[in-house]
Amino acid sequence: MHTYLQTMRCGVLWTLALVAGTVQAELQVNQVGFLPLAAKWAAVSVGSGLQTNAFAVVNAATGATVQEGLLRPAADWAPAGQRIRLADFSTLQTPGHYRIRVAGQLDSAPFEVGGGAYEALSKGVMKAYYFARAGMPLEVRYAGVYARQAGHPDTEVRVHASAASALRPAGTVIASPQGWYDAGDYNKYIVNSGITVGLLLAAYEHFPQIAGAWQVNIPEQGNGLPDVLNEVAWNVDWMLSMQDPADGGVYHKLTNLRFDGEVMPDAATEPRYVVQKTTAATLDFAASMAMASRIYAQYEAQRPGYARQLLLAAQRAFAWAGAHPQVFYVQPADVVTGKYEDQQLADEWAWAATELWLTTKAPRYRRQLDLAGLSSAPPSWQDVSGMAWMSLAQHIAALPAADAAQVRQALQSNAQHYIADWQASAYRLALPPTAFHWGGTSAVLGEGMLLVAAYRLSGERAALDAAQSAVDYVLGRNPLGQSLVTGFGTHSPLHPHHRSSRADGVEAPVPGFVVGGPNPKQQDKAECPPYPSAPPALAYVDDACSYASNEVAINWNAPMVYLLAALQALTSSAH
Ligand code: G3I
Ligand code: 9MR
Repeated sequence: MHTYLQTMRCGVLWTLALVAGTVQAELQVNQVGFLPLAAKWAAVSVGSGLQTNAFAVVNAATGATVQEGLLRPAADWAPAGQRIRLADFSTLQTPGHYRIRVAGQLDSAPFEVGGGAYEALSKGVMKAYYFARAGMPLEVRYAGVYARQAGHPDTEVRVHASAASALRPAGTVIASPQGWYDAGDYNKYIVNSGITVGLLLAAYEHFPQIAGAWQVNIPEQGNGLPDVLNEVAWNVDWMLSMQDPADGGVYHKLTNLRFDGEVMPDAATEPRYVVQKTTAATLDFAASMAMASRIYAQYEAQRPGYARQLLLAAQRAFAWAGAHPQVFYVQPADVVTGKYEDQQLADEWAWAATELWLTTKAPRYRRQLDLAGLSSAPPSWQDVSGMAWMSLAQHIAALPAADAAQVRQALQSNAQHYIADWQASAYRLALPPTAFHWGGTSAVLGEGMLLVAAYRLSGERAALDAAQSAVDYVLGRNPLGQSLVTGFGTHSPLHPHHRSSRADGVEAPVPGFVVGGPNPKQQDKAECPPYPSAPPALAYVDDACSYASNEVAINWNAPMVYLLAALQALTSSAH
């Protein structure tokens, strides 16, 4: 509602700028805001008849000029086929609400500068996990207008033929309740849960003073655990039930045979199955449970025995994977839900060995950790190498000298490439090759997380500034001129591919969800009209049909949670 009203207030001018439902603003800026000491950039497209070299920062309410500056020279930005000029207003530090003004252009959307600029957003992207909870009703006092009935209790789930074992033949009924819905769909997938849990736990482990302080109004609040750990436990408890007690292997997913309709969770009553045990799921489980064990150990009094239970689960999973190193996911003929299939498991091995080593300090795990040749791509469900690098960097002081040197070298040389890209980019955006693939927002943010890891080791300011730019991109400094987080920013997604947003009867979408973002492959062609624009950075449509550009997903939110914690913890030295 908030977003909708703001859009309306901008009135006629914005209406003119609407092209088939996509806002094509000419002056783009992070529409939420900046911490006072952050780097601050806006972008203006030259193609729109720009005839001035000057820009101004104006008070958002009064229009009074508070600062003036010169636009940087024009440069080409291939992903949108545009020529861009940049405004650097990093020296603006006085708290307030502002817009960027360039003669002859629409003013930018308003944004805040202030120490609290990310407070509501941080809590919002964290609260999204509560809204994604399976198996519990969302009560009005926690969920407001997004209150809903419980759905998918998963107390009676069948073992699919692909997952049958001697003690659990096909059709055996097991209980596997709780957890988060993966995305726009109502299914639960271990591979994607593993990286998501890992990133949320990392936000807390790396920046406890920020992430540990978020109070997001969830039922467990006040029980002695930080809310972030309460929320993560909701999913971790589900994950534990996905481990076959007989052998330690972990089911790949818990899903329907086919996707639910566009209905609320309580109206979705298709039978549910656990499907096939796989090496990838079992390793992601081992990694995230080992990490959880280390972190929940600080809360032994509140969750007695939990840390030990998690560690045993992780160790049993790792042992299963050792005995079954190449069991890849094969979608059974009668199942059509998400695959999360992956045949390159070096990264999953590395992440699991890393977390087990850091948690137990047992040399046998170090011996199974092969750092040489490990990718340094942004963390994704498919490539979790970056999860290992991030955890190793966090614990660098405890590593043997040679390992510490290798971690430092990998992260810093990686960051040098990103920083060079960022400086050379007409848009001041360091974009990974996967930026405009399905879920690309999470890849951009993922690169931001690796920049943060490098910054924490080197103190090189450009690394932090480039990470800020990743957040700026998702919050509106992009050629779509829109925030890619529901409910935040003047122009944000109003029609995400998200079943409960669609079916709940509330006009505004459930807030706090990062959408997948521009994706020229348009794998949803069969269900959607062609997107309004073809260039990669513009290949997006704010339409609920668009699962390839406008779906939400737990693994896309988590890097945003992490980066917002990081920026708030780290943006303190003068620019
Ligand atoms: O692995 C190849 C890579 O080798 C190649 O270079 C690249 C070039 O396009 O493609 C890579 O594969 C992509 C793959 O994701 C890995 O990133 C596919 O093109 C792409 O179609 C695939 O998209 C995945 C999508 O499911 C379809 O499988 C998304 O990453 C993944 O986030 C998404 O996940 C879905 C779940 O299945 C169901 N629940 C919703 C969720 C979000 O949309
Ligand atoms: O809703 C589904 C989404 O979560 C997936 O990412 C996507 C691709 O697997 O599939 C969506 O479901 C669609 C299905 O694939 C085809 N029929 C329409 C469904 C969307 O309403």
